[in-house]
Amino acid sequence: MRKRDRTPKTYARLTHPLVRDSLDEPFRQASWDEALDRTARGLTDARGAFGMFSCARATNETNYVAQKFARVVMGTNNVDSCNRTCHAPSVAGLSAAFGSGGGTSSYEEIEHADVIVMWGSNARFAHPIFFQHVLKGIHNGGRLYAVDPRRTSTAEWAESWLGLDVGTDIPMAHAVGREIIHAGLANHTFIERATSGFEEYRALVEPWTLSLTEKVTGVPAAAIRDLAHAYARAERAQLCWTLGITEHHNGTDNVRALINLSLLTGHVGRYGSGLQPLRGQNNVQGGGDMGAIPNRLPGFQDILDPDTRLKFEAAWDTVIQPHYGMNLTEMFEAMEEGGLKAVYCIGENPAQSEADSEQAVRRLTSLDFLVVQDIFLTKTAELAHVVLPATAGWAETEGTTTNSERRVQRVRRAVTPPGEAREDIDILCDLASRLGHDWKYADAESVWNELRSVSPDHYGMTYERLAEHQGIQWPCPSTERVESTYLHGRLWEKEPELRGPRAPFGIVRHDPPVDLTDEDYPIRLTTGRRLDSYNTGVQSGGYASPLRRGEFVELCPEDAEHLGVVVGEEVRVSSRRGSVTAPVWVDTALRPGLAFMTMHFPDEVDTNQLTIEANCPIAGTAEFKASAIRIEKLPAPASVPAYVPTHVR
Ligand SMILES: Nc1nc2c(c(=O)[nH]1)N[C@H]1C(S)=C(S)[C@@H](COP(=O)(O)OP(=O)(O)OC[C@H]3O[C@@H](n4cnc5c(=O)[nH]c(N)nc54)[C@H](O)[C@@H]3O)O[C@H]1N2
Ligand SMILES: Nc1nc2c(c(=O)[nH]1)N[C@H]1C(S)=C(S)[C@@H](COP(=O)(O)OP(=O)(O)OC[C@H]3O[C@@H](n4cnc5c(=O)[nH]c(N)nc54)[C@H](O)[C@@H]3O)O[C@H]1N2
Ligand SMILES: [Mo]
Repeated sequence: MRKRDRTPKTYARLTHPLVRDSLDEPFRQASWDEALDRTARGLTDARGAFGMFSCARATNETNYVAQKFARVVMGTNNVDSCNRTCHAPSVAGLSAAFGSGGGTSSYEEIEHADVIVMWGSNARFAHPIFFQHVLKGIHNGGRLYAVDPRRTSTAEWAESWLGLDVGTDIPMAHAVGREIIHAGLANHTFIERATSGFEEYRALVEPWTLSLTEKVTGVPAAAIRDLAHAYARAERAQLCWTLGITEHHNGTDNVRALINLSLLTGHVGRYGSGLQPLRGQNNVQGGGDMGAIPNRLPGFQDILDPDTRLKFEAAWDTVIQPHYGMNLTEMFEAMEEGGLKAVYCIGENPAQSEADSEQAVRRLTSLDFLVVQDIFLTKTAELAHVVLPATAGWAETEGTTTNSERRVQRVRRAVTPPGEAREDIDILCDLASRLGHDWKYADAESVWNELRSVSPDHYGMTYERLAEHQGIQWPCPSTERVESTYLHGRLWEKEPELRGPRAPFGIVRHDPPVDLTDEDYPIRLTTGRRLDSYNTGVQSGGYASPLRRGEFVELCPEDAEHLGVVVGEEVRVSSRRGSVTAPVWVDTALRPGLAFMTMHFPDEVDTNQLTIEANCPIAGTAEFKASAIRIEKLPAPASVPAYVPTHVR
């Protein structure tokens, strides 16, 4: 049997700036002055064709300064982050329904819910802290439902697992909605008072009978019916989702289909009932709130609104472009077409995290100038002209971050940064001053106070109060009070003027994955996470431990038998975009025709060579969750014992 080199790749912590004149040359260590001068020149040359990738792990203060750098110094709204590969459809879907993109509930509420639905979310692995609240909820009598093609660790805790086929969430949601309507369980008082478009929705879901949906999703009709009745009858119900819903070419439609269920039953805007898109990176919620997205200014304020622009123009003494910038996906496309010539990449590793990574690398290397500011020498940094060593947002920096229940919390410097590493904000301000903008921030708190002065939702959160309350959730417009823990209570007001705009049902239709399975590519590959590793592995990949499994292509026992492969055997995995080799893992969590791989070990197995860049037209998120693949046995092995890893699913 073939063996693979399993020496874990260790990323070097960056301690000094690195520069080079062209990509053919090796890096050389440089002084901060030289590196920043070189960066300032590179950015000046690319004015008008510049993009900023901002870091969803760094603090709010860093993200605020990064987007201000893009807008004020470079005069563009081209600023975005990994939210685009992740939860952008949740933000788009929630904004369309309720006018703001945040999750509606607090973690605590999950402990008091009668029904908890985890839809396309493996929180046991990916949100272990949140999952503690789920476990308390179960302990308190809450019933957990898991809707996931794999029988995940999360599903193992559930009363019912609905193992649907990848990409059939809209039929499933519509069937649940139809069943609720037919069983007379819809909340018509709420529907009439707070929503719009119900009749159209009723007609939309009518064809999705339980028996048709069983055929399309593979889930027994009785299980769908049970979920519908439990959700609608619950006094308090939480609907949680993550990437199983969003990372599809129609991710925003998927999100709308789930939101519809809350509108149908009134499970939103009340204590204990709500919608929770559990965000990915520790500060991806905050990055967006700080304006590090192409369509919003800090405080989630719309760039297209003239009064908002005027306010920021006065505060920043600048002119804000009156249109949306390019999102991450559009920036990558623009690299190819020459519309983007320089990128300032802060704490993102797109060379390995973008779908169809070969294409992503080709695009990044076509830039005139790439500067990467990170804490490690990543694969993306290896493609840069200048690399700037930053401090880690969570342990070496003062500031704040915002979690998925919209709670802003303080982070503090506990560790001295290595070598000449500098804080992200310092680096940005030093560069801004080289480009003619003198921002005098004494410290992170002065950045925060500037943000407070322009964002009403954050105004009431002084550093002092954040410490006093152990974090505060937005909206927090007053320094006197802390607001309700959940959003959209207005929808329940009796007076129309207090109730505000109605929440529209989303009229969305089933649209199967773009990458179709056929004779040549008969297996559906979905990709995701494991408990023991983090994203592209930069921050978690380098450890050598018996627990470290490395990459596998996971199959169900029937498929492994059919292919004649055993655990540990190296096989070729090919999609219409690329081909990799990986060892096999056999797992009963999978179903026939479904394979699973992670994104955690791209230096061993570059899973994203297989994935497809089929993007949601509304949110720009790629269909990481659905590729078509073929698995081939490699030529007969010499007799080497199979590598049998510790089993951690
Ligand atoms: N340990 C660990 N924790 C992490 C991370 C990490 O890398 N490691 N990353 C963080 C980040 S950035 C994020 S965004 C979150 C992501 O957190 P999750 O979204 O929970 O993680 P994933 O494993 O990517 O995907 C979730 C589930 O979607 C299912 N799925 C696939 N296709 C479909 C489908 O068509 N329909 C449905 N209903 N489900 C489907 C998969 O089987 C998988 O179990 O995790 C965060 N937390
Ligand atoms: N196949 C597949 N691909 C996927 C996904 C999937 O489910 N399947 N999921 C997608 C998702 S949800 C996401 S979020 C992306 C993640 O994609 P990325 O964000 O590109 O990947 P990470 O590995 O999280 O990279 C984070 C980088 O930030 C650096 N960093 C950490 N803290 C700081 C700091 O304070 N300052 C600075 N300057 N740098 C810092 C780290 O060293 C690391 O290099 O991947 C996407 N790609
Ligand atoms: Mo993410």
